[in-house]
Amino acid sequence: MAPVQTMDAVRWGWYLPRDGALHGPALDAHLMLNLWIALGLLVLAHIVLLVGLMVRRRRAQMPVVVLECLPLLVLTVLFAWLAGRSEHLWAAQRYVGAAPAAMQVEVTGEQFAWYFRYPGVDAAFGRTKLQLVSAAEGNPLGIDPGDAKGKDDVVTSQLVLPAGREVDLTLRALDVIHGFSAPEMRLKQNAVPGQTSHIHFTPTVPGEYAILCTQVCGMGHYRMQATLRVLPAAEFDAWLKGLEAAKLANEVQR
Ligand SMILES: [Cu+2]
Repeated sequence: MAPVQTMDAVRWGWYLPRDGALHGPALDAHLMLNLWIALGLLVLAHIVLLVGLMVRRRRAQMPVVVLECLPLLVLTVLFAWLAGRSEHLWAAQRYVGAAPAAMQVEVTGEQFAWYFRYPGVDAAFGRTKLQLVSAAEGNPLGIDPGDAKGKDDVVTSQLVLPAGREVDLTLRALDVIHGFSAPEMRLKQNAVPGQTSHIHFTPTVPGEYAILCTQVCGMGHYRMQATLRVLPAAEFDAWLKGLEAAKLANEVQR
């Protein structure tokens, strides 16, 4: 379990949204490193220009390797190192799999809403069928009633997660490409029709955060938003158990 923080303990600057995920500080530090290097290069370029203007008469006598090859080599190595570092941070949420104990949640984008599915007490998602998709009939994801694994699946319009526990999100889309984005969790990943994508993270700070769509997915794109609620573990357990019990009671009545 990752340490749970309070909002008061979280520091954030004016330039970035507050940071509520375990991997966030490393990404923010990398961003700041990029900005400081860019600032350093800007200052250096001006110094080189100024010195070049002042000693321009002697410049032609300087070896080409000093004037052009050396800066090019230094910049190539620097940018390759930065690219490798950022790729490593990016892949940590995607290509490196989540821990086996991570909580599974499925996120589905549809014009113009997000749906979140929890696998229920059996910890397994039920089968879905596209022809069964019907938000009007209370089955926006097309969960197949013939699959026992889907009986206890819970679908919500709000993503609720426990603080301090790793979460593995499976992203799907029903129609067009949507962009799942939770800025305070430093998450952004496309949801693509016909594909499943994974992204995992650990929310650490209880609170309410925005979920946005970052792909222009149609006329209603601007209102494709949802809320992420991060709760202390005990509160989350009570919330999920309440939903699962209601779902199972509903199934028994049918
Ligand atoms: Cu969208």
